[in-house]
Amino acid sequence: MRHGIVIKSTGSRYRVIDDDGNIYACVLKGIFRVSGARTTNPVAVGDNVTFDESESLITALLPRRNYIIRKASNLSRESQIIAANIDQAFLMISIKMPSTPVEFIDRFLATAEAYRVPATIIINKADLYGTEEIATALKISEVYRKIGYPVFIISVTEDENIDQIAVAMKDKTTLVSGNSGVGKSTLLNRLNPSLALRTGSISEYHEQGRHVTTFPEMHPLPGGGYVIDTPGIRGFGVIDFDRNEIYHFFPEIFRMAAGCRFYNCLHMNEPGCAVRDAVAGNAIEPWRYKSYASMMLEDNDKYR
Ligand SMILES: Nc1nc2c(ncn2[C@@H]2O[C@H](COP(=O)(O)OP(=O)(O)O)[C@@H](O)[C@H]2O)c(=O)[nH]1
Ligand SMILES: [Mg+2]
Ligand SMILES: [Zn+2]
Repeated sequence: MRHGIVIKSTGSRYRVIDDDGNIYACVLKGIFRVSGARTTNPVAVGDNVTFDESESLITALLPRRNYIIRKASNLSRESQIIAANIDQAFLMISIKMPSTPVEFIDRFLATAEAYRVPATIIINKADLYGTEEIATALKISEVYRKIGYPVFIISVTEDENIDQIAVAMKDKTTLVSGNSGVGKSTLLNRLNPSLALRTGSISEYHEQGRHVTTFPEMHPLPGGGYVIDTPGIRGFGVIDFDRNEIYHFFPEIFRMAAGCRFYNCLHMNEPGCAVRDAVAGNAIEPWRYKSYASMMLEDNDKYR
């Protein structure tokens, strides 16, 4: 029996990398299908497993540190495990071509908080920015750094600050997420040229629109560590948030909430709300509060 890490999972077929970097195609021992009835894939990318090389069988799933799931739809009982044993999540965004809405950032960060996965923001395509876009990038970077999130401003095609990303990813398992077209595949190819991932294609966009099942893939980095690419998965995970807890996942709102008059204040309409006072006084960024309020009011399905 050997130890390995699952680098690709399609629900029935798996690819496993062993401790020496050799890759094997495997299937699951029958017993898994019974025990994991509610997930489309009982074993996911990032899972530590034991496998039988001669029979191409995954024989056991080792305990997980964490995992991220998504439901196929709100009505569906089946969920897909996107990835397991993640050290950090990087959200790649752009100010133009395409521009990423801040609400998308905030929803991603709240999900990362809920999973207790440290999150980092990467603002890509800096080479395309004029004065206005640079100002926006700097503002975004200031707001999120102040809350506690690392922010990098980079250009993959101009090779600006890529070395910093490589350092931040070294020896870690990093989930890379972001809306289609921001440059995720281009970055991964730059970090590991042997990947040769397809870039600039519109197929990913169509996949998102049609909600077809796509499969995340984990790629080794030359300097140590792994990146997990999640094509076609909007945001990541998406939890059915408990409305009473959403503010726990906005760190600066949570800190301010200690000053609210009511212990169960949800910071929407309650009198004596320290959070809304802080928004009015710009101690909390108004767009962050707006994202919070919209998550309180909106249907989770929109970002699935
Ligand atoms: N100008 C510019 N274009 C970029 C940069 N990074 C990626 N692109 C381009 O953006 C397009 C989408 O990139 P891709 O990696 O496929 O995005 P993905 O959908 O996030 O994987 C491609 O045409 C890339 O060449 C960048 O830093 N600057
Ligand atoms: Mg891509
Ligand atoms: Zn309040």
